[in-house]
Amino acid sequence: MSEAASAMPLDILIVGAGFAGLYMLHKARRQGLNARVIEAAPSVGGTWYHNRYPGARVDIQSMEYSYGFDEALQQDWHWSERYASQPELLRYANHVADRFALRDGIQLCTRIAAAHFDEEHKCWQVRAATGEAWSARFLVMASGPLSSPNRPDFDGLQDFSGPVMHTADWPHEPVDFSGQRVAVVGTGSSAVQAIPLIAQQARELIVFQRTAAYAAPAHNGPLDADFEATIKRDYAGFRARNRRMHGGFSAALPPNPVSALAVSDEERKSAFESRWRIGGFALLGAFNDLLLNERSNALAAQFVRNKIAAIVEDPATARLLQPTHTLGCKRLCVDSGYYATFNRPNVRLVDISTQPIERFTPTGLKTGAREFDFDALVLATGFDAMTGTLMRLDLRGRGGLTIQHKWHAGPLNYLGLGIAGFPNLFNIAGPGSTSAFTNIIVAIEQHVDWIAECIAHLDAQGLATIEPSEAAETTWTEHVNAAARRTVFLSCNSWYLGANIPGKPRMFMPLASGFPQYAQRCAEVARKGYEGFVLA
Ligand code: N01
Repeated sequence: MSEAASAMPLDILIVGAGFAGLYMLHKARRQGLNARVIEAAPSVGGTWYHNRYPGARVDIQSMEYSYGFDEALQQDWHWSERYASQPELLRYANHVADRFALRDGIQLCTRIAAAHFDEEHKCWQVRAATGEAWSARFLVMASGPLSSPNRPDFDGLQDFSGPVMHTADWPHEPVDFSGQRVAVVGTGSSAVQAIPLIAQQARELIVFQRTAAYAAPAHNGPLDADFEATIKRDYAGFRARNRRMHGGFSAALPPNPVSALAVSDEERKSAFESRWRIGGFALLGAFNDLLLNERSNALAAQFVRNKIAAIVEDPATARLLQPTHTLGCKRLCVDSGYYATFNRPNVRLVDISTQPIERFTPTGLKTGAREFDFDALVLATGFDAMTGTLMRLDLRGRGGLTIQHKWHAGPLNYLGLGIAGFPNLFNIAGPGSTSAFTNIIVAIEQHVDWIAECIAHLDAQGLATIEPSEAAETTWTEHVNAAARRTVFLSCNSWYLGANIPGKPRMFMPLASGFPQYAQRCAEVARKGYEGFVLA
C-alpha cells in the first residue's frame, strides 16, 4: 500500500484520465475533495491517446466535441478543422490537464487490477497491478465505453510472421506501409477512417469485410473563421441549445420534423441530398423517423446504396459495399473518401460474410478455399464495448459480489450511474445512459456534475453510502430495453447489443430515449432526494 493511501483515504478514486477522468478530477477539486486519477497509459487523453491509427478523428464537429464547463477555455481554444484529428484532440486533453493544473492528481502508467468494497469502513479498497493500493470513499469509473479492444480469437494468428496492429491500440512509433501488402480486417468506423490513408501508402491493400458499412461524407476541412466567431459570441447559448437536442449536438441543424413517408419522392430525395452535402450525421436528421420506422429507414438506406453505386466504379465491388441492414443500426460511419478508395487499382475488397477467416498462416490468411498473402495486418475489429473494461476488473461489491456475477446476463444498473450491490461506485457514460448516442463530452459533463452534486449532498447530510435499490435497477433496465424497442436499433448485430463479441449476453446497452429526457430524469432523481437509491 502506498504511503498516501495508508495515511488518509481519498474522497474519490477515479479510474481513467480521458475526458471523463480529467473533468471529474477538476470538479472534485473545486469542491474541496481529495481525488486522484489512476491511468494505465503513460499519458492523459484516453480514447485519443490509444486510437492513433491513420485518419483517426472525431465524428462530431470540433466546436461541439469539446468541454463547455469553462467559458475561458472554450473561448481560448482554437480548433483547426471542422472535425478535429486525433493529434489535435490529444493536444486539447493535455492543454486541459495543464490549464487546470491537474497533473499532480493523475498517476500514469498504473493499471487498476482490483477494487473491493469494504463494508466495515464503507470505502473502496483499490489495488493496482503493481500492488500499490488506495482506499477511497467513492470509486468513479471514467474508463470509457469503448476502451477494451476486441481481439477476435483467430486460429493461427500467432503464426503470422508480419506485424499485427489493432486500430484501438496503435503503435506509438511511426508505421510506414510503403511498398507493403497490407490486410485490414473490419469495416466499422475505425476501418472506414484508416482505409483511405493506408491505401495511399501501401503497395496493395486487402480489406476483409464481414458486414458492409454505411458511411456519410465528413466534408472535413479547415474550420471556418466566421462560423467559429459566431459560435464564440455566445458559446454558452450554443452549448445550452445543443443540450436540448436528442444527441446533445447539432442544434444548428435540427431534424426535419416530418416523416420520410409524408413527402413526395422528389422532396425526399432533395432532403437526403441536402443533408448528404452537409455531411456527417446530418443525414439521420433528414426526417424525424429514420431511426424509428423501418419503412422510412429503408428509403434512407436505399439513398446511401445509390450513392455507393454512383461512387464505386466496379459494379461487383459496389454491390459488396452496399449494406443490407438497417441504416444507423450500427453506428453510422463518417468518412473521407472511403467508398472511392475501392476505385484504386491497389485496393481489393474480400467478402468474408459467408466464408469467414478460417485461420492465419505465416504469410497471410485462409478463408474456405482461398488464401491471401500480405506483409502487415490491421485489426479494425472494434471493442468489447460498454462492459468490457469493468468485466476485466476484479471488482467486488457488498458481500464479495463480483461484477462478473452481477452482469452475467447483461449490465444491470440504475440511470447508468450506479449498480445495486456496489455502493459508492459511479460509472461515467456506460451502459444504461445515453453514452455513445450522445456527443460523449456532453454526456460526460452531465454525469460528472451529477456525481459531484450527489457527493456534496451525501456529505452535507452526513451520509456514508449511496447505492441503487434492486427495484429501481430492474425498472431502469426495462426502461432502457423499452426505449430500444421503439427504434430500429434491435434489428442488427451491433456492439450496442454486445453482438460483436462471441458469448457476450445480448442486452441493448445505451439508452436510446435521448439526452434531454435522460438528463431531466437524473435531475429529478436528485431533486427527489435520490429517488431509487438507498442512502445510508
Ligand atoms: O469497431 P466496430 P470500430 N471477423 O465494432 C469486424 C467509435 N468510433 O472500432 O460488423 C471479421 O464498429 C466487424 O464486422 P461486423 C464509434 O462509436 C468512432 O470501427 O461485426 N470481422 C466490423 O466491421 C464506433 O461505432 C470513430 O460483421 C470482424 C469491424 O470489425 C465504435 O467506436 C472512429 C470480426 C468492427 O467495427 C467502434 O468502431 C472509430 C471477426 N471475427 C470508432 N470481429 C469516430 O469517427 C469484428 N469484425 C469518432
